[in-house]
Amino acid sequence: MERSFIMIKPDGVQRNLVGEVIRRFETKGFTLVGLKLVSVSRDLAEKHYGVHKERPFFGGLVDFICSGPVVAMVWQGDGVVASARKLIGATNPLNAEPGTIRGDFGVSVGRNIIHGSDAIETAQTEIKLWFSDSELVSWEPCNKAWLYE
Ligand code: ABT
Ligand code: MG
Repeated sequence: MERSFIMIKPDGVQRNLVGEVIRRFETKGFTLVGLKLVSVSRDLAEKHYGVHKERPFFGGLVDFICSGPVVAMVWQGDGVVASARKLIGATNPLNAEPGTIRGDFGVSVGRNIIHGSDAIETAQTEIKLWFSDSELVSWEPCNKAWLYE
């Protein structure tokens, strides 16, 4: 089944939004298959945001991701990659719709609380970057018959 890499950034952890974010993914109906608190190395942050290497905000972005613990997660479910991006909202929290995580909890693009993979292929790459196979758990939620026809 489809999986997405979701990360609560240092600002989300510091602002005590870990439970709130997890609750939104759980109640939506997605399944948690990987979870850990990580103190991110520069090397990992630079790899994760490698597509932005040439952008002016790259250095500040890497500093920010390394500035405190993050919660790295893998969530599973039909269409989870695109749906997670909708739950998360627009990159700039000021443009994010109310009801989305960024729309409800943020005001600035450099402090936008949470990351979600932007495509299925990106998700696969990011999951490999952040998790070893043994850290991911395949399990069958008991409410599956009530979430899927
Ligand atoms: P991520 O989920 O963090 O990847 O954000 P998203 O995919 O919504 O947006 P992108 B474009 O990938 O932004 C990555 C991080 O870079 C920050 N950023 C982005 C800026 O600070 N200035 C900019 O002009 C742009 C385009 C926002 C994202 N993360 N943070 N923190
Ligand atoms: Mg992105």
